Amino acid sequence: MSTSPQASNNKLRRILLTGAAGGLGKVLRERLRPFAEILRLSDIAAIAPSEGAHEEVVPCDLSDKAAVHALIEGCDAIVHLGGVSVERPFEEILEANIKGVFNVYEAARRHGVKRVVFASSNHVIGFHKQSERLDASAQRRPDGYYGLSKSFGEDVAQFYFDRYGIETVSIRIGSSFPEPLNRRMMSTWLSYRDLTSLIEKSIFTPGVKHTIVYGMSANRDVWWDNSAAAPLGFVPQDTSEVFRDKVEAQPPVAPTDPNAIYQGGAFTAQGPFGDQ
Ligand code: NAI
Ligand code: 15L
Repeated sequence: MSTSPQASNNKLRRILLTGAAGGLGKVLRERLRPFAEILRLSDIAAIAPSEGAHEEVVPCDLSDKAAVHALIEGCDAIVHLGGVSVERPFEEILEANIKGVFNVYEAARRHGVKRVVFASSNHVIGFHKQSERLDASAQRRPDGYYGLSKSFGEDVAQFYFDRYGIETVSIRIGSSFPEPLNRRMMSTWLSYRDLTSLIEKSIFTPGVKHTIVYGMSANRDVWWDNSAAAPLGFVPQDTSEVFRDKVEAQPPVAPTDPNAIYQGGAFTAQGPFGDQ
């Protein structure tokens, strides 16, 4: 049986990182190292081999219930990044994201894991207009099957807290890349440094119950009131402003383009993908 996260020294015995072969997984593999004696790295895709005793590589398909239960045994906290990260046909989303997140929480319950950090997404609220300012309690308006799956994940997190006391911080990540790639991302950008800080605080802050926060840096023109992140002690250090000249050198976006209208940008116009 695993124990609750311990606040002392912000270090746990074993943290599981799903999605470890992905864009953010590779970044966090390095940056979460100080926070666990052992980082268990998992993905369905190939992961670079373990670099020492501080890492374990455990391949796993998140839709495989038995494999997920074996994966989670012995972990003290889970940073759940794994799954389909873009808009795709529903069947793909169903397997990786919907069955996947359920399997993760059910295994957490079975194996006594008491803390999860869930990589949710701004696409849970993607059909809100960019002219709106939302806090974490705003009505969800998912912008596709992917956004629906993240909305489901947030509900699973709430249910597993209410029923079993498993605490989660669901981070509605905006756009976490080395730099903002377009005008929309000037509002949604989350630097890797701020992402790491938010995940650290999400693992170690006691008593989070199920908290939903936005994952964004200290950008100038934001759409989200992130006051729900204050109790975590999250204070973003970076801002998209340093990239403004570069981004604004790009051709202008037509006012009718979803990237200029909706918070979810182009995701609001992707799919359907033929017969489902
Ligand atoms: P990514 O697509 O690079 O990484 C996701 C990883 O999940 C991949 O390595 C993939 O192989 C793995 N995966 C997919 N299906 C799987 C399955 N059935 N079993 C096990 N692993 C599976 O995405 P990225 O950018 O690293 O994002 C990480 C997480 O953060 C994702 O959950 C994504 O939805 C979320 N997120 C990311 C944002 C960003 O700006 N990078 C924004 C909002 C949310
Ligand atoms: C996401 O949820 C995606 O995973 C990521 O690839 C970006 O597209 C991001 O949202 C975004 O909205 O910019």
